[in-house]
Amino acid sequence: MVTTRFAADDDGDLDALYQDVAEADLQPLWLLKGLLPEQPSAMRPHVWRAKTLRHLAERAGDLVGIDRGGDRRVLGLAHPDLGGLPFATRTLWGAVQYLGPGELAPAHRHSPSAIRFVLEGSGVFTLVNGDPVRMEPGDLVLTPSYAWHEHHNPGNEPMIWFDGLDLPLIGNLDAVFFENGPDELTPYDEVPVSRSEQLHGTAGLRPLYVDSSLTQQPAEHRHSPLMTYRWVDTDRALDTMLAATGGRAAALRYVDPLTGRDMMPTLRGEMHRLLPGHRTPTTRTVGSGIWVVHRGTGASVINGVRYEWGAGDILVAPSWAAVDHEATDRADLFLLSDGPVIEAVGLARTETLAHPQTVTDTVSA
Ligand code: GTQ
Ligand code: FE2
Repeated sequence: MVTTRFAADDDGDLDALYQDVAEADLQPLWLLKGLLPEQPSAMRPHVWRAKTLRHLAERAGDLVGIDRGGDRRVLGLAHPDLGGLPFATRTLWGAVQYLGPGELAPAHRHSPSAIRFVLEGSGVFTLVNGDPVRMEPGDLVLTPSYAWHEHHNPGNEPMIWFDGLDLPLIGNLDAVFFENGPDELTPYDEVPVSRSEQLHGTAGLRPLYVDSSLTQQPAEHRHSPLMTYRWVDTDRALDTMLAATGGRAAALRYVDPLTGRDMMPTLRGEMHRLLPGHRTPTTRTVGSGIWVVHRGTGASVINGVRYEWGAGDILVAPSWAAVDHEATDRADLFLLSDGPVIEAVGLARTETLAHPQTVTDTVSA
């Protein structure tokens, strides 16, 4: 072992050094604790309740208009361990967005990538680069990096949906760009099926051309050409998998149908179904995730704390946290994570623990 002997500091030399170091915009590594922790993460899990989210979103709907500038009526999940930052984890923005009947959230685009997962309501259209994507509960809608997007509610009921973005990650990379669209409304047809679904919505069949135009994206494309994954399809696929195998739990990942890779380069989406009474093995994985309860009731144990949940509740699982889920009723859990980023930089690591977690605390629904 190498040791270094320091002179005793009786004359204040050391104090003066630290002061001069600070004034020179430097910091001594030997005083920095926690810079290289043994493992992730200093963050605790956290839960936001459906009732609270819906109630506050509705109140915002009554009191706050959507104007150019504000642009979106969105309540961002601010994890209490992030010092007041409006982020769910260090890489993920999570939020609920509320759009009342007849309302419009105008067009813009940005370098961060986003997904919407519909919680309640019906009949909203998100135009993705002008393509009208109809939204219903359980549907997943993508707005990839730099895609123009605007949200229209031509119907007569409000809609509330979960927004997930890679905004904290892209912000820390100092790679955020933003641009407002034109003030005029984009005309669109209220069609049930978007162009992206018409071209790319049949699994296993890759479109080659229509007349003389290639329908394929250029080889360097980085995101799925399919802008929505329908709940009817997800639901049926999970049902079929479970019925065919007699399994008690099954999950699907939303992928680019052309490549089989994650739907977007920074964001992973999955749907997990658990049959009543089933408890999953405990795993931990590098990277953070946001779990949105789509349907059912149950509980998740995260780092020994048992969080009971029901439809619309949202939980954060920090990086490397031990996680298992248990369903009371049949439960469907949507997961958004930064998995593709962790994998792209070669840091992926997942382990399954040999024993169920000991529960040290319970947070009731
Ligand atoms: O709907 O375009 O939650 O740009 C955060 C940023 C939603 C959106 C958010 C956004 C949007
Ligand atoms: Fe946006």
